[in-house]
Amino acid sequence: IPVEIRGLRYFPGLLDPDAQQSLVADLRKVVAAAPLYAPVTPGGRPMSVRMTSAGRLGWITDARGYRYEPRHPAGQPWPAIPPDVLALWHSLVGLPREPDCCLVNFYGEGAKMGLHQDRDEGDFSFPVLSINLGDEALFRIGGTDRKDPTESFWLKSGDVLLMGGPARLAWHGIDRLRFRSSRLLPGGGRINLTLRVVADGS
Ligand code: MD3
Ligand code: FE
Repeated sequence: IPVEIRGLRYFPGLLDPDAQQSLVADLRKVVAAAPLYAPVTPGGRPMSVRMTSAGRLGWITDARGYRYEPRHPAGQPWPAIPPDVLALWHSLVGLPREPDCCLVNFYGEGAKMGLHQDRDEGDFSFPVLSINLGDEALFRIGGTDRKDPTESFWLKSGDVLLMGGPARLAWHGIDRLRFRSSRLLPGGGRINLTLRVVADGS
């Protein structure tokens, strides 16, 4: 039963602890094939989040800009999106289209993500699906204009968000983590998966 917040659909506690553990097991395999790396913004600032991707395309940032690429920075193609993750996409999105990218963000102690829009995709008609695992994080969402007022809430392990329609281009970010608030990941931290359609045929 989703809660509607600023046009996004919020499914608190959608994934039970067993489902969360099995996603973590899937992600260990993804990270073994495509290691988490420390991205740098086009302006040369290191991001506090570590990243990798699964799927046909992965999201990359480096000195050359933000973009989607078919290969990990080390050169290998991205691993496949785990079947359980695709099943969740299909059950919530209900459109005959697979996501091109599953971006994996890992937040260690002190990591955050500044307010931004997701607009590197060529097609905004499909929603973005976000899956939250591990430590609680303070999520902030505004409107489609940077100066629109924002509201914040804590995302917990097992929560899922679906951003479609006007919410697809909403400004959003992660202000902070409650490090070690969850026992899902042995060393603490938070994993966020975002599933996106990048563009038809691109
Ligand atoms: C609202 N990730 O990877 S997930 C990102 O928790 C990103 O790692 C955050 O923002 C994280 O781009 C937030 C929730 C989220 C993801 C995509 C959205 C909210 C969104 C796209 C449009 C609007
Ligand atoms: Fe984003």
